[in-house]
Parts: sequence; structure tokens; C-alpha cells
Amino acid sequence: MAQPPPIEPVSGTIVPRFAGAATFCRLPELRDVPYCDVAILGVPFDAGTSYRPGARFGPQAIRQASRHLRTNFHPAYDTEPFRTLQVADAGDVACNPYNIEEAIGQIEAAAGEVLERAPALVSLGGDHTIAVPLLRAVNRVAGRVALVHFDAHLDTWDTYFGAPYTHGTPFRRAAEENLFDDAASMHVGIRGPLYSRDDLERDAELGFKVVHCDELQSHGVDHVVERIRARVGEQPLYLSIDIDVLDPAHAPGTGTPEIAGLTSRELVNIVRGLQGLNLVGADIVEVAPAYDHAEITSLAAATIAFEMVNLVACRA
Ligand SMILES: [Mn+2]
Repeated sequence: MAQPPPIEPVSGTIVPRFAGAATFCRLPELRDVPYCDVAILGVPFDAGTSYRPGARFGPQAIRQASRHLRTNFHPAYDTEPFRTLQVADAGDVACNPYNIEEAIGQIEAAAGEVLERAPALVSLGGDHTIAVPLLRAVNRVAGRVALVHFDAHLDTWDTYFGAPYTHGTPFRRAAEENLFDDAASMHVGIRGPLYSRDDLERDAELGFKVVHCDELQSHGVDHVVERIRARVGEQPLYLSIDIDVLDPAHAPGTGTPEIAGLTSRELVNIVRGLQGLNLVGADIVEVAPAYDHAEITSLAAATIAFEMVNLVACRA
């Protein structure tokens, strides 16, 4: 039996974009669709933050900002993503705000359930702690992924105040659990001072390559895109995007801002350069709306999440 066409969001030319469903891009909910190609999952967890808290309110802020997007046709990809793919909002993970380990289990289980229905998952954080359970869930269906991590910070520290699971440590835990292919993984956008002279060395021991922000400044977007594409190849790709990779002028609403970062145009253009790669999972994390102004940060995050859907649509 032929698959029915996707259930699309109501067009913004029929119902104004400020009205209608409160889901991501006003999409249908996962429970209301007969099948799903890409699921959007909110992960409102921020008990792993080391400085400003508040990313628990990220998913709803990103959904609210996503109303503004015109989603019928994307000229940069030549796609009609919600017409060629069934995309649906899977709601939020109910995670314990007082117990990090329990929350991690809940996130892993919820992401696993969604991945039983949808082959690709785009998660909205939440702080960066959530990357560990998300990578575990993606790993079970896609194997060891190529991990491309956009962030001002390495996020490969060992512990904070004795805690192993925090928003500064997810990729050390993920490396210990062998969740990504260390020969195909990299950080992009790293900058700023570090806790210790050894931080970069310890990070390199995990196999990561680093595109420092200065390299982007000196060599440009196309060069960075080439480096990523050469490293990832045809492997299943997981993109983890900490919104603080953007300069605070482009993303003030975040927990640990770091000046001299990417512009939103640079980030969007790098993502667009990844067309054709085999994206299986993504997260956009660290949007903390209490520090945002005029939805600058949440609109950037919503747009990036939509770009991710278009990357999947390119291969459909
Ligand atoms: Mn991070």
C-alpha cells in the first residue's frame, strides 16, 4: 500500500503564523501522524549548567520563535521539506529536574522510543548534558556516528565539582562509551580561555580535531565546510550545536556566552554546506530565554533546527 502524503502544517497564508498550534513550526504531533521521517523532541533539562541556568525553557522558546519561519519551500536546498517528509513534534521529555542521572535515563528512553518511529531525530535543549543520552539512543539505531560539535567550548572536561554528568563534560562521557567515531569527529567554533594549559591536549587524545574560531575568520566558511565534509564522508552524521557557538551579539540568550564567535550567517552557511551528508540526529542546546532579547537566540535556534530538517530532505 502506498504511503499517504505527509500531514503538513497549516500554511501561514491560511492561518496567520502567530496563531495555531504551539508545536515546532506548527507541525502535527507525533501521536497524530501514521508514520514519521523526522521527529522534533524537546528536552527541557538544565540541571547540568555551570553558570546561568534557564535552558529548561529553551524548547518552548524555540517552538514559539519557529512560528515565524516560512516552511513551504527552502531555496538554498531546493526542498519542500514538510511535503516530502513527514515531520512531527514529539513533545517534551519529562525529566527529573533534581536528579541528573535519572534525567539522563529518562532522556535516553524517550529518545529511543521516538527513534523506533522516526529514523531521524532533531532535539531541542536543554543544556549540553543531554547530548550523552541522545547519542546513546542514536547509537543504538545508527551505530557509531561522526560527531560534529559546534560550540565555543570543548565540553570534554572530566568532572565539575566531582559531578561526571554536566554540560561541560558530555563528550568525554560519550568518548568513554565509544558513542562516536573518533576518526570522523570534530569541534567547530572553539575559542576563549581555558581552565588549564592541558585542556586542548586532553581533548585531542579523544581523537577530536578542532576548527578554532580564528581559522574560520582567516580561511572562511567554504574552507570549514570542506574540512567537515572530508572528515565525515558518508558516515551517519550527528550534529550537536551549542547556540553559544554564535557570538553573544547573535545569541545573547545562553548560559555561558563567549565573545568573538560566529555570526548567525556563518553558522547557517556552514550548515547549508553540509547538503548531501547522511544526517541521522542533531541537537540544538543551551538556549536560555531569560537572557534573550527580541527572540534573537530562539529564532537562531529555530532556524538552525529547520535547516537540519532540510538537510534530511535533501537526501529524501
Ligand atoms: Mn556546550
